[in-house]
Amino acid sequence: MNPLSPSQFLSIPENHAAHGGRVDHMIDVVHWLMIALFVGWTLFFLFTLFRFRQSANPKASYVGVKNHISSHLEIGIIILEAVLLLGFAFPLWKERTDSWEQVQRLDPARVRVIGWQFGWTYHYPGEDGKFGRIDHRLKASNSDPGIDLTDPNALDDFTTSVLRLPKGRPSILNITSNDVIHNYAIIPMRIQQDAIPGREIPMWFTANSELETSVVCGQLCGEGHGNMAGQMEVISDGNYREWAKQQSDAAIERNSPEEPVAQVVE
Ligand SMILES: [Cu+2]
Repeated sequence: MNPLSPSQFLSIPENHAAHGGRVDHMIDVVHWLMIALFVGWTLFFLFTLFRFRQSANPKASYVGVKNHISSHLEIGIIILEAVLLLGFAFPLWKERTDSWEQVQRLDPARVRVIGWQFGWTYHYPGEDGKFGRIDHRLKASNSDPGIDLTDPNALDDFTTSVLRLPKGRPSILNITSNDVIHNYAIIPMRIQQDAIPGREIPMWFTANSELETSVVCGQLCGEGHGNMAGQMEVISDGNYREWAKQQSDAAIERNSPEEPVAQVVE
Protein backbone atom coordinates (compact mmCIF):
# COMPACT_ATOMS: atom_id res chain seq x y z
CA MET A 1 0.00 0.00 0.00
CA ASN A 2 1.24 3.44 -0.91
CA PRO A 3 0.89 5.65 2.18
CA LEU A 4 0.84 8.76 -0.05
CA SER A 5 -2.18 7.54 -1.97
CA PRO A 6 -5.55 8.56 -0.45
CA SER A 7 -7.33 6.12 -2.77
CA GLN A 8 -5.53 3.39 -0.83
CA PHE A 9 -5.59 4.63 2.74
CA LEU A 10 -9.26 5.72 2.49
CA SER A 11 -10.25 2.01 2.26
CA ILE A 12 -11.64 2.18 -1.26
CA PRO A 13 -11.73 -1.44 -2.52
CA GLU A 14 -8.73 -2.44 -4.61
CA ASN A 15 -8.90 -1.59 -8.31
CA HIS A 16 -9.32 -4.48 -10.80
CA ALA A 17 -10.02 -2.58 -14.02
CA ALA A 18 -7.55 -1.67 -16.75
CA HIS A 19 -8.44 2.04 -16.66
CA GLY A 20 -8.84 2.18 -12.85
CA GLY A 21 -5.32 3.35 -12.07
CA ARG A 22 -6.06 6.70 -13.69
CA VAL A 23 -9.30 7.07 -11.73
CA ASP A 24 -7.37 6.38 -8.55
CA HIS A 25 -4.78 8.96 -9.54
CA MET A 26 -7.59 11.48 -10.00
CA ILE A 27 -8.96 10.56 -6.55
CA ASP A 28 -5.46 11.06 -5.13
CA VAL A 29 -4.80 14.52 -6.55
CA VAL A 30 -8.30 15.78 -5.67
CA HIS A 31 -7.88 14.54 -2.10
CA TRP A 32 -4.46 16.12 -1.74
CA LEU A 33 -5.88 19.45 -2.90
CA MET A 34 -8.77 19.10 -0.44
CA ILE A 35 -6.40 18.17 2.40
CA ALA A 36 -4.25 21.24 1.59
CA LEU A 37 -7.37 23.48 1.51
CA PHE A 38 -8.63 22.03 4.78
CA VAL A 39 -5.33 22.56 6.57
CA GLY A 40 -4.85 26.02 5.01
CA TRP A 41 -8.31 27.32 5.87
CA THR A 42 -8.12 25.85 9.39
CA LEU A 43 -4.82 27.65 10.02
CA PHE A 44 -6.27 30.86 8.58
CA PHE A 45 -9.34 30.53 10.81
CA LEU A 46 -7.16 30.04 13.92
CA PHE A 47 -5.00 33.00 12.85
CA THR A 48 -8.03 35.31 12.52
CA LEU A 49 -9.38 34.17 15.92
CA PHE A 50 -6.08 35.27 17.44
CA ARG A 51 -5.34 38.32 15.28
CA PHE A 52 -8.79 39.91 15.66
CA ARG A 53 -9.49 38.91 19.26
CA GLN A 54 -11.66 41.38 21.15
CA SER A 55 -9.07 42.21 23.82
CA ALA A 56 -6.64 43.52 21.17
CA ASN A 57 -9.34 45.11 18.98
CA PRO A 58 -11.96 46.76 21.21
CA LYS A 59 -13.26 48.83 18.27
CA ALA A 60 -14.45 47.28 15.00
CA SER A 61 -12.57 48.22 11.84
CA TYR A 62 -14.82 49.57 9.10
CA VAL A 63 -12.04 49.47 6.50
CA GLY A 64 -11.45 45.73 6.42
CA VAL A 65 -8.60 43.92 4.70
CA LYS A 66 -6.07 46.20 3.00
CA ASN A 67 -3.84 43.68 1.20
CA HIS A 68 -4.70 41.33 -1.66
CA ILE A 69 -3.32 38.05 -0.28
CA SER A 70 -6.77 36.42 -0.05
CA SER A 71 -7.60 37.33 -3.67
CA HIS A 72 -4.29 35.89 -4.87
CA LEU A 73 -4.91 32.71 -2.87
CA GLU A 74 -8.41 32.33 -4.32
CA ILE A 75 -7.11 32.79 -7.86
CA GLY A 76 -4.35 30.24 -7.17
CA ILE A 77 -6.92 27.67 -6.01
CA ILE A 78 -9.09 28.32 -9.08
CA ILE A 79 -6.04 27.71 -11.31
CA LEU A 80 -5.23 24.47 -9.46
CA GLU A 81 -8.81 23.26 -9.80
CA ALA A 82 -8.78 24.13 -13.50
CA VAL A 83 -5.58 22.09 -13.89
CA LEU A 84 -7.28 19.10 -12.19
CA LEU A 85 -10.29 19.36 -14.46
CA LEU A 86 -8.56 20.18 -17.74
CA GLY A 87 -5.30 18.36 -17.13
CA PHE A 88 -6.56 15.12 -15.54
CA ALA A 89 -10.33 14.65 -15.68
CA PHE A 90 -10.94 15.77 -19.28
CA PRO A 91 -8.12 13.68 -20.83
CA LEU A 92 -9.32 10.58 -18.95
CA TRP A 93 -12.88 11.19 -20.15
CA LYS A 94 -11.64 11.82 -23.70
CA GLU A 95 -9.63 8.59 -23.72
CA ARG A 96 -12.65 6.62 -22.48
CA THR A 97 -15.03 8.08 -25.08
CA ASP A 98 -12.54 8.13 -27.98
CA SER A 99 -11.73 4.44 -27.57
CA TRP A 100 -15.41 3.47 -27.88
CA GLU A 101 -15.07 2.62 -31.60
CA GLN A 102 -11.92 0.60 -30.96
CA VAL A 103 -13.59 -1.34 -28.14
CA GLN A 104 -16.27 -2.51 -30.56
CA ARG A 105 -13.57 -4.27 -32.58
CA LEU A 106 -12.08 -6.09 -29.57
CA ASP A 107 -14.89 -8.67 -29.41
CA PRO A 108 -16.37 -7.25 -26.21
CA ALA A 109 -18.65 -9.21 -23.89
CA ARG A 110 -22.09 -7.57 -23.94
CA VAL A 111 -24.71 -7.55 -21.23
CA ARG A 112 -27.86 -5.55 -20.63
CA VAL A 113 -28.19 -4.61 -16.98
CA ILE A 114 -31.75 -3.99 -15.79
CA GLY A 115 -32.23 -2.27 -12.45
CA TRP A 116 -35.50 -2.71 -10.57
CA GLN A 117 -36.89 -2.23 -7.08
CA PHE A 118 -34.86 -3.90 -5.67
CA GLY A 119 -32.24 -5.85 -7.58
CA TRP A 120 -30.51 -6.36 -10.91
CA THR A 121 -31.24 -8.68 -13.83
CA TYR A 122 -28.62 -9.44 -16.48
CA HIS A 123 -29.66 -10.08 -20.06
CA TYR A 124 -27.05 -11.78 -22.28
CA PRO A 125 -27.40 -11.80 -26.08
CA GLY A 126 -26.38 -15.47 -26.48
CA GLU A 127 -24.12 -16.90 -29.17
CA ASP A 128 -25.53 -14.74 -31.97
CA GLY A 129 -24.33 -11.65 -30.15
CA LYS A 130 -27.69 -9.94 -30.73
CA PHE A 131 -30.13 -8.97 -28.03
CA GLY A 132 -33.70 -10.02 -28.69
CA ARG A 133 -36.40 -7.38 -28.98
CA ILE A 134 -37.69 -5.94 -25.73
CA ASP A 135 -41.41 -5.46 -25.29
CA HIS A 136 -42.39 -3.76 -22.06
CA ARG A 137 -45.90 -5.25 -22.24
CA LEU A 138 -44.38 -8.74 -21.87
CA LYS A 139 -42.92 -8.11 -18.43
CA ALA A 140 -44.39 -10.67 -16.05
CA SER A 141 -42.80 -9.06 -12.98
CA ASN A 142 -40.74 -6.04 -12.08
CA SER A 143 -37.49 -7.97 -12.53
CA ASP A 144 -38.46 -9.32 -15.96
CA PRO A 145 -36.54 -7.78 -18.87
CA GLY A 146 -39.53 -8.41 -21.20
CA ILE A 147 -37.70 -10.33 -23.93
CA ASP A 148 -39.92 -10.97 -26.95
CA LEU A 149 -39.39 -14.67 -27.81
CA THR A 150 -41.06 -14.26 -31.20
CA ASP A 151 -37.93 -12.38 -32.30
CA PRO A 152 -35.40 -14.89 -33.74
CA ASN A 153 -32.56 -12.95 -32.07
CA ALA A 154 -34.16 -13.67 -28.70
CA LEU A 155 -34.11 -17.47 -28.90
CA ASP A 156 -30.57 -17.83 -27.55
CA ASP A 157 -30.82 -14.94 -25.08
CA PHE A 158 -30.50 -15.85 -21.42
CA THR A 159 -30.77 -13.97 -18.14
CA THR A 160 -28.94 -14.34 -14.85
CA SER A 161 -29.03 -12.75 -11.42
CA VAL A 162 -25.24 -12.78 -11.02
CA LEU A 163 -23.07 -10.74 -13.38
CA ARG A 164 -20.43 -12.92 -15.00
CA LEU A 165 -17.72 -11.37 -17.19
CA PRO A 166 -14.43 -12.43 -18.79
CA LYS A 167 -11.01 -11.30 -17.66
CA GLY A 168 -8.77 -9.39 -20.08
CA ARG A 169 -11.42 -8.57 -22.69
CA PRO A 170 -13.59 -5.42 -22.72
CA SER A 171 -17.10 -5.71 -21.32
CA ILE A 172 -19.84 -3.39 -22.52
CA LEU A 173 -22.75 -3.12 -20.11
CA ASN A 174 -25.94 -1.42 -21.32
CA ILE A 175 -27.57 0.03 -18.24
CA THR A 176 -31.32 0.55 -17.96
CA SER A 177 -34.11 0.40 -15.40
CA ASN A 178 -37.57 -1.14 -15.17
CA ASP A 179 -38.93 1.43 -12.74
CA VAL A 180 -37.16 4.36 -11.07
CA ILE A 181 -33.69 5.83 -11.48
CA HIS A 182 -31.00 3.56 -10.05
CA ASN A 183 -27.25 3.74 -10.47
CA TYR A 184 -25.22 0.71 -11.40
CA ALA A 185 -21.90 0.94 -9.57
CA ILE A 186 -18.98 -1.50 -9.58
CA ILE A 187 -16.45 0.11 -7.28
CA PRO A 188 -13.61 -2.44 -7.86
CA MET A 189 -14.00 -1.66 -11.60
CA ARG A 190 -14.01 2.09 -10.92
CA ILE A 191 -17.15 2.64 -12.95
CA GLN A 192 -20.79 3.55 -12.47
CA GLN A 193 -23.70 4.72 -14.56
CA ASP A 194 -27.23 5.94 -13.86
CA ALA A 195 -29.92 3.40 -14.76
CA ILE A 196 -32.76 5.39 -16.30
CA PRO A 197 -36.11 3.86 -17.33
CA GLY A 198 -36.67 4.10 -21.08
CA ARG A 199 -33.00 4.62 -21.86
CA GLU A 200 -30.09 2.26 -22.41
CA ILE A 201 -26.74 3.78 -21.59
CA PRO A 202 -23.55 1.83 -22.29
CA MET A 203 -20.52 1.73 -20.02
CA TRP A 204 -17.39 -0.29 -20.61
CA PHE A 205 -14.28 -1.51 -18.84
CA THR A 206 -11.78 -4.35 -18.98
CA ALA A 207 -11.53 -6.47 -15.84
CA ASN A 208 -7.91 -7.45 -15.35
CA SER A 209 -8.19 -10.04 -12.58
CA GLU A 210 -10.37 -13.00 -11.82
CA LEU A 211 -12.42 -12.26 -8.74
CA GLU A 212 -15.75 -12.42 -7.00
CA THR A 213 -16.99 -9.08 -5.86
CA SER A 214 -20.15 -7.06 -5.45
CA VAL A 215 -22.06 -4.39 -7.32
CA VAL A 216 -24.21 -1.79 -5.59
CA CYS A 217 -26.90 0.74 -6.37
CA GLY A 218 -25.38 4.21 -6.22
CA GLN A 219 -28.63 6.17 -6.25
CA LEU A 220 -31.11 6.25 -3.37
CA CYS A 221 -34.07 4.59 -5.07
CA GLY A 222 -36.52 3.52 -2.37
CA GLU A 223 -36.76 1.60 0.91
CA GLY A 224 -34.93 -1.46 -0.47
CA HIS A 225 -32.04 0.54 -1.94
CA GLY A 226 -29.60 -1.07 0.48
CA ASN A 227 -30.65 -4.56 -0.69
CA MET A 228 -29.44 -3.89 -4.22
CA ALA A 229 -25.96 -5.21 -3.51
CA GLY A 230 -25.44 -7.91 -6.14
CA GLN A 231 -22.83 -10.50 -6.95
CA MET A 232 -20.30 -10.27 -9.74
CA GLU A 233 -17.75 -12.80 -10.97
CA VAL A 234 -14.85 -12.29 -13.33
CA ILE A 235 -13.64 -15.59 -14.78
CA SER A 236 -11.05 -16.52 -17.40
CA ASP A 237 -12.02 -15.77 -20.98
CA GLY A 238 -12.04 -19.49 -21.86
CA ASN A 239 -14.36 -20.36 -18.97
CA TYR A 240 -16.56 -17.41 -19.83
CA ARG A 241 -16.98 -18.46 -23.45
CA GLU A 242 -17.75 -22.02 -22.40
CA TRP A 243 -20.31 -20.87 -19.83
CA ALA A 244 -21.96 -18.42 -22.25
CA LYS A 245 -22.18 -21.13 -24.92
CA GLN A 246 -23.81 -23.58 -22.49
CA GLN A 247 -26.34 -20.99 -21.35
CA SER A 248 -27.06 -20.00 -24.93
CA ASP A 249 -27.56 -23.61 -26.06
CA ALA A 250 -29.86 -24.28 -23.10
CA ALA A 251 -31.88 -21.18 -24.00
CA ILE A 252 -32.31 -22.34 -27.60
CA GLU A 253 -33.54 -25.69 -26.35
CA ARG A 254 -35.96 -24.01 -23.94
CA ASN A 255 -37.30 -21.52 -26.43
CA SER A 256 -37.58 -23.63 -29.57
CA PRO A 257 -41.02 -24.98 -30.39
CA GLU A 258 -41.40 -28.69 -29.77
CA GLU A 259 -39.92 -30.73 -32.58
CA PRO A 260 -42.63 -32.76 -34.31
CA VAL A 261 -42.06 -36.42 -33.47
CA ALA A 262 -41.12 -38.37 -36.57
CA GLN A 263 -43.83 -40.79 -37.53
CA VAL A 264 -42.66 -44.22 -38.43
CA VAL A 265 -44.83 -45.60 -41.17
CA GLU A 266 -44.76 -49.36 -41.45
CU1 LIG B 1 -31.53 1.30 -6.79
